[in-house]
Amino acid sequence: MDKAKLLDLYYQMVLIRRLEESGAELYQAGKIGGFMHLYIGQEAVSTGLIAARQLQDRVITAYRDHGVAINCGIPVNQVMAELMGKATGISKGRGGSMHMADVTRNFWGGHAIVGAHMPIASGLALGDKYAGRDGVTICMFGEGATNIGYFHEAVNLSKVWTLPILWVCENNVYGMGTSVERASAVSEIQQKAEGYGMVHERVDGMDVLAVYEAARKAIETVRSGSGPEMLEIMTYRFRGHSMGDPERYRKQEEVRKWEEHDPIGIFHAYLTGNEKIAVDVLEEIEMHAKTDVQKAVEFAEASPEPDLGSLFDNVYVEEV
Ligand SMILES: Cc1ncc(C[n+]2csc(CCOP(=O)(O)OP(=O)(O)O)c2C)c(N)n1
Ligand SMILES: [Mg+2]
Repeated sequence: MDKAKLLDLYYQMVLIRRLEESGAELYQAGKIGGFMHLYIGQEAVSTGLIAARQLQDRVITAYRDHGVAINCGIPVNQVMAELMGKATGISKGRGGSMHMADVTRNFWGGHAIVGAHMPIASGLALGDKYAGRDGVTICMFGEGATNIGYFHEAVNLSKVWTLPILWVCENNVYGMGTSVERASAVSEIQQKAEGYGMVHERVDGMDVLAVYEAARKAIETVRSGSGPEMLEIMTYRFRGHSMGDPERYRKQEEVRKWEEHDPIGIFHAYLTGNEKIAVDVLEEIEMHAKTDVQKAVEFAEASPEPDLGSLFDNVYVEEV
């Protein structure tokens, strides 16, 4: 990977972090409503993964989707405006935090119901295969979602039909308040891929380049037509499940321990050590991200609410 690309990945990770810190403040101030799930701690996962896709590759995820939206190239202004429910948001203020989507960038959302997007992923991949296109569908989901019927049905069919899908489990150790050990018969989620005869790999999700490498290889194998594969990416969410989580299910010492492996800190150390990039260069990128988020807040605050007359727009797709 050349230096410009490495620095762009660093920018994306810092941008997601600043965006979400700012989002948390705006939520406390009552400027963002509904449910909001932060990606803080997990930035290396979608950043590494999506850096490895080509533009014909579709991305679909659950409700922890702000970072994924940024990595798919949605401008931070439109992400922030969507969080605030403004007409200039990427989903025109209709979707909010959990339902960002932009089909023009091959980002298929943002889905609130646990596991429900997984059969949609199988359908997207079936469409590509049927039409003879060479896109790979990248479907991200939490470890909690693997205990849901949708997971098993969608994963099974993808293998039966040799669909071009990369299944990506983000194992962040917890569901809403239940640890993986308490909710899943096997806590090593990649073992579930065995039951469907699928190639699988466990990856360090705090290392953006490890995620990138694993994803690059897996995407290319899936593209070659050999059928679906699964990655289990080991990560951790530093904040509560959603806003206002009292976090009674884990100890703060555990959170502090994981925070010592902050994916941004790890990448910073790699860039300054292995790549000999000056700290000043990274500081400049950090300032840039901070300013971009400040401008996004101004943009979103100044944007109008959706017009009441447009309430029924974009509900159905016009037949073409
Ligand atoms: C079908 C369904 N059941 C329950 C919920 C409530 N719920 C929202 S998130 C969540 C936990 C999911 O955990 P995981 O898949 O590990 O994703 P994470 O939040 O860790 O990213 C639950 C139970 C839901 N949204 N949909
Ligand atoms: Mg989880």
